Amino acid sequence: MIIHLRMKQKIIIILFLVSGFFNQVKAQDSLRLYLGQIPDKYFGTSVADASNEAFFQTMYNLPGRTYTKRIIYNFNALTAGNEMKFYAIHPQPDGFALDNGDKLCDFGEQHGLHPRGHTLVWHAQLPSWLGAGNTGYENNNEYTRDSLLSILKHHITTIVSHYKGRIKEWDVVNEPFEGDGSLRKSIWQQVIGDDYIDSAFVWAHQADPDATLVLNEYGAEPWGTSKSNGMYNKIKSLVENGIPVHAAGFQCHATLGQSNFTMIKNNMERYHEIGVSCVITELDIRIPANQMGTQAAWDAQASDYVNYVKLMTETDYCHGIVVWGFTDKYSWIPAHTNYTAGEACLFNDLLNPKPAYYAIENYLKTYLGYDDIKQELKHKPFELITKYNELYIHLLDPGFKIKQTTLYNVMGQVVDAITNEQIVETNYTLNHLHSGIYIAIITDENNKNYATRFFKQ
Ligand code: 9MR
Repeated sequence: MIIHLRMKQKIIIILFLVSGFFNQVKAQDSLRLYLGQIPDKYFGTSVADASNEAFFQTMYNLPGRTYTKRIIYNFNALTAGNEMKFYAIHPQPDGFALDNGDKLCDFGEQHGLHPRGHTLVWHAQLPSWLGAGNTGYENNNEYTRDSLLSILKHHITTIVSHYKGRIKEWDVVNEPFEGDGSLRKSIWQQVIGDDYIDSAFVWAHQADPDATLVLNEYGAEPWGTSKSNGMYNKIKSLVENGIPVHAAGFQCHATLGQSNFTMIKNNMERYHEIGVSCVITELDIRIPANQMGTQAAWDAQASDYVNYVKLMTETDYCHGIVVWGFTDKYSWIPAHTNYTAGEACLFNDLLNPKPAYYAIENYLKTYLGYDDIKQELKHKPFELITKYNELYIHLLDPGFKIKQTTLYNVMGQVVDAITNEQIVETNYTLNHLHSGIYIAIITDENNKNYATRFFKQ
């Protein structure tokens, strides 16, 4: 009797484990799997504030946590929500707090995510010692142009040098424009003058000549508005004066259905013409409260998200996208809008993917030709056979010529490149790979790619 009970328990446990295993496999949707195959473009997320658990889950690298897993499986770039801003990273005149930024880099390096630096010069979130007041406009310490320039130089040089080679892209100046396109009257602009921007870029470049330097702004995304013209004209004049500004950052804090993608693309195009790249730095798409919780709103949001991704994948103008938080759970939008809007992210507040997530995934599959691949496989020029620990290709069409087989992990990273002789009708051992899901991309003699997924036990 006791033995039977134990056996029953065992069976239940085994069933539980097996179902858990399948659930896990199903749950391993991964945008990174697809995005990792688009060269020189990144798809990132900001991680939530130091004041809440999420940032620490990431920084203390708890990969078992859902929050951390979502990051690792879906993104390949990372921005700190607040931790590298002036007040956080330079809390005393001579005191820097670089620990959180270091942790961001460690986490990124361990999981193959590229950390972005946000942000060196801004009118907001300044430390109280600077004396810029609550607005960031005041000069309570009566700085002169020279004394404030020297503070700014010390700030930029210390931080960019510290992260040299680890942080490859910086939002050097953040939100320097007013709505009418003139320069915002921050402490920097008022005390130093308009050329604080020039100096900031020059010092950042001197500290790390290989870093990509971004001028970042919100509400200046579509071509032709006063603000977008002001930003474009400023960047153009910086470029003409030899100032090292490499990209225009479009924050893209959008409202459902309000993005004019043609005009955003036109704006990106004019930057491209002057040799400046664009990057979407803080994407989220808020849903007005009266439409929240409806399928229609989620579907419309999905279509907006895909259109933003297309600005990156289908042009040469845009080299990356960062979403401003990936889960509604920690999004800044509800509090910021006094709860008149929300649900702005790709995952809901239970950290589950929303229609926008699946829409991006499906779009990327089509974009990368996965649909064609399915079609191709109907013709079956080959079969990829996986055994317990081995892989081989059996040719169904003997005339089919394979040039190379490349194995990717779910993060889209290449884990192996195999020659024809090693795998066609020859068992190729997979001992060197961890257990998990992989994609084999088989390239034929005409450089056509065929993808197939397999599981290594
Ligand atoms: O996400 C940040 C939020 O936690 C802060 O309270 C807020 C303070 O201004 O800054 C948020 O991030 C901003 C970013 O640094 C610059 N662009 C606008 C973002 C949303 O406010």
